[in-house]
Amino acid sequence: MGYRVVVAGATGNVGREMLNILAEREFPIDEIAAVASSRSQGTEIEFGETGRMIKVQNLENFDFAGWDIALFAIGSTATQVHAPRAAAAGCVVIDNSSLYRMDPDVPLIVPEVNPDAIDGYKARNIIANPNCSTAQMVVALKPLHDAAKIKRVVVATYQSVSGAGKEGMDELFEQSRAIFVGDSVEPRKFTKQIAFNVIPHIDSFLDDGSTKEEWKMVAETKKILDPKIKLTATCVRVPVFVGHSEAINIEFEEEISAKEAQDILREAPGVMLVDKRENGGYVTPIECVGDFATFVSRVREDPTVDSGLSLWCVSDNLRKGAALNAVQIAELLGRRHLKKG
Ligand code: 2RA
Repeated sequence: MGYRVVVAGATGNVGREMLNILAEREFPIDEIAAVASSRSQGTEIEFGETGRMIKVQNLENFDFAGWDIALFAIGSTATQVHAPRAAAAGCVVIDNSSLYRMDPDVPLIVPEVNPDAIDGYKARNIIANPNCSTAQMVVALKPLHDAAKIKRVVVATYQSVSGAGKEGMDELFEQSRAIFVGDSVEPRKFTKQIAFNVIPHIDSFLDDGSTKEEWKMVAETKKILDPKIKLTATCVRVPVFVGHSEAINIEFEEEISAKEAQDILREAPGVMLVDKRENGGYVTPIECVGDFATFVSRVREDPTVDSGLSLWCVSDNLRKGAALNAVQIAELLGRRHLKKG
């Protein structure tokens, strides 16, 4: 016996990956519904690579009663309307938007990091999925925090255009083509040319000069991992289609060597250590596409502090940063609270 599962936003970048990953991981499903805005109603979408086609239904009038789990990958505005409606109908919402992440009554879950926090989901019948750049980082930080207690993190991100949706991917493709054929380049989704460039700005600016993307990394890390960790981030958009990279510098309370960290990371859940200290002995974003792991490379000691490490962390932002983490939450929910069969 399996679950009745809804994917809301099924035609977007993340929604499609949710369908792919549910199929790839053979999530026990009795019935699957793909829902999206009225524009997509009636179109057909494949359930992973199963060959099974699902007709897209209209989210506006979709009845969530009788459905067990809904994976939401729609913007915050639509989530605000439909998540409470689904939750009130008895369907547990796993939400990828930022709307509920900091709500004290909504658990914010990365299953490798804070699985026990899921038990709080009953307060609202909603579970939040973190921002992509936070998810992969905390998977790498958690085992190191357990070993030597993290005091402070300084992170710079190199975030792919797929984090800005299909429009972001189209813009990188079109600008690259335009530059090759000598056409003019007009930024639309991004604030400046993204092809052959980098942009130190993701999401809106805050009063202190940081951006909301940077604030999310600070606030979400505290909620998921440890409120005592100090963190400062610079989030940058780079001309990569899929795969977010992060250069992370960590200061610890206790001693930890690079060798000890490598040994810990090699065994850590969700982490794949690729750290050969030779040409090409590290992972780049293009190599992580379609993978489940958070890759860690370039682990080395930082001699400027008493106990510090620097490392490189790469993951598929549409997977661990969004759809995979949501499906892992659904698996955890199934194991702990919604047992079937
Ligand atoms: C981005 N963090 O990369 C966003 C996606 N969730 O823009």
